[in-house]
This record gives sequence, C-alpha cells and structure tokens, in this order.
Amino acid sequence: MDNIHDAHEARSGMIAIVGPPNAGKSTLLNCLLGQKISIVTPKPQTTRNRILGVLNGSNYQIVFIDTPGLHTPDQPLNREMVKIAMDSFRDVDAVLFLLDTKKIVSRKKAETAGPEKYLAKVAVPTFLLMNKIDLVSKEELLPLIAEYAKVYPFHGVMPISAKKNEGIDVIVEEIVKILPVGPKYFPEDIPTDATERFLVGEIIREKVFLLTGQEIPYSTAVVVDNFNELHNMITIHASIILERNSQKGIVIGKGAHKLKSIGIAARKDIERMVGTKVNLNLLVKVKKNWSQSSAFLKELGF
Ligand SMILES: Nc1nc2c(ncn2[C@@H]2O[C@H](COP(=O)(O)OP(=O)(O)O)[C@@H](O)[C@H]2O)c(=O)[nH]1
Ligand SMILES: [Mg+2]
Repeated sequence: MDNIHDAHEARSGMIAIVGPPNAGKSTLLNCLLGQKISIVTPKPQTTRNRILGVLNGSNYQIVFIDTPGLHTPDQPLNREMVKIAMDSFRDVDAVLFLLDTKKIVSRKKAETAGPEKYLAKVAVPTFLLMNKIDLVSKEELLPLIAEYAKVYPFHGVMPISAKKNEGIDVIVEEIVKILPVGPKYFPEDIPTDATERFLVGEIIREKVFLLTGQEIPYSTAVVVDNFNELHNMITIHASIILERNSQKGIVIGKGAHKLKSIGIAARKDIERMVGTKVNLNLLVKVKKNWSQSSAFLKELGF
C-alpha cells in the first residue's frame, strides 16, 4: 500500500513563514492558529525571535515558524534577526514566502528581486503568498501573480488577506497535501513552545511599539524579572530597557501617563492570555546602546 496516499495516515511537519518586514507574517500566524501568539504592529521589525505556532487537525499537525523580516541588516540586533529568519529555511518541510501586495502595487512596478534572492538555496516546496489583497484590485493583482510565477518555481501562488481571514483555508489544505507522514510531535493543547514569561515580555514590547514613536520601539527590550502566581492572581515585575537616558522621559511621559497607558494595555492582553487577574509592575531602565552589545543580546536569548 502506498502510505503517502493514505488519507488516514497522520502527517506532520514544520513550515517557515518568511518575507520582508511588515508583510504580515505574524498576522498570518495568528490567523492560522485563531489566536494571538505573535505580536503585530504597523511598524517594521516587530518580530525579533523565532515564534512557533502549532495547528492541529484530525490527522495532521503543522508547526508554523514565524520569523523576523528579511532585510539588509545594518546593526548587530538586526543581523541576529535576519540570521534567525535565514536559519528557519533549514529543516522545514515547506516555506511560505509572504509579500505585501499593496506595497508592490504602490511602487507601480513588480519588484521581483526579492523572493528568488532568498530562496536560491531552498530545496523544499515554497508557496508565494500575496498578502493584503483587501487593499488591491483584481486588475492590479493578476499581472503580479503571473510575473512572480516566472521568477521562481513556486509550488503555488496564493492571494490572501491575513487580516481579513481570506484564502487561509486553502493554505492549510495545500500544506497538508505535501506534509510528510509523521507523528504529532507537540501536545495538542499547547499552541506554542514559548513560555508565558516570554509572551508577557512580547506583549509589553508590542504596547511600547504601538504607543511610542520615532526610534523608541527599536531601542526597547523587555525583561520579565519576576512572574509569580498566588491565589488566582499573577504578579509580574518587568523592566522596559532603553538605550539612552533621553528616551526615559518619552516612555514614562508627563505624570507617568505614557507608562500607565502601556501598563494598562499590556495587562489587559496578559489577563486574556493567562485567564486570571494580573498585577503588572513596570520599571523603565537604561542600558546604554544595548542593541550593540552582544553580551546583552545573549542575555535576551539571541
Ligand atoms: N490591510 C491589511 N493589513 C494587513 C494584512 N496583514 C497584515 N496587515 C497589517 O500589516 C502590518 C504588519 O503586520 P505584521 O503581522 O506585524 O507583519 P510582519 O512584520 O510581517 O510580522 C500590521 O499593521 C498588520 O495589521 C492584510 O491582509 N491586510
Ligand atoms: Mg512579525
């Protein structure tokens, strides 16, 4: 009997979600899983680590890997981020390469130098996902699909909207078709391998991204110093780490207003995630030029 074509055989595999910054990779991961695992902001370079999300079907398990955006890095932190993204091409069963279709259309000409540059050494099936189709017309979309199909032998090209949940079922169907036969490696009730502590840090970082401007988001790291559960209440102490003294005032704000808003928004999301009341204590600290320090990047887990 040919196992590959036995519909009842359990299948499992790892799928990398890659693409330029801001293409919607983290939005797609959350959409595929039906819950928020990876933080999303309108700013590029939000995702700094490899984020894993597990999707279970009756006879399959897909492990998605969300990655930092592929770009030309100019800083130590960004180099680490791009390395994480490039490493994700290894040991996966397929790659989803995401593009921001709206951005390409606005540039008027298809910038095809992109996927093929990064995919040169990829040996597994790769799907091109033209994301954000809610923002473009069919007339704009169709020629682009034809153009990209010419530059790289994609296994398939799919127009989707991660934000509007359009075209997502088809992605899962197509992936299941090419998944190797294999067991479910992860427990079915745990959607990610990230610790609650890590996710708490990410939620706080997302709120800093959303509520501050200019260089602040890129100068921010979050360290969860303490995470304690007692009588249905979780008490968390976390530090927002900045690069310069001058940034402290911006994040704290007049009458500590900004820091309060960050704290309230983060606490609400954390409570939703853990399902209990949360007491969140935020401190703002300065660690001069931390993003240039390989020792501190190591401490952060890079
Ligand atoms: N209109 C629209 N916006 C999207 C879509 N997918 C993602 N976005 C937005 O694009 C921005 C970047 O998304 P994010 O998931 O953080 O991108 P990443 O850097 O590739 O992980 C956010 O503001 C998202 O809300 C989509 O399908 N349509
Ligand atoms: Mg992201």
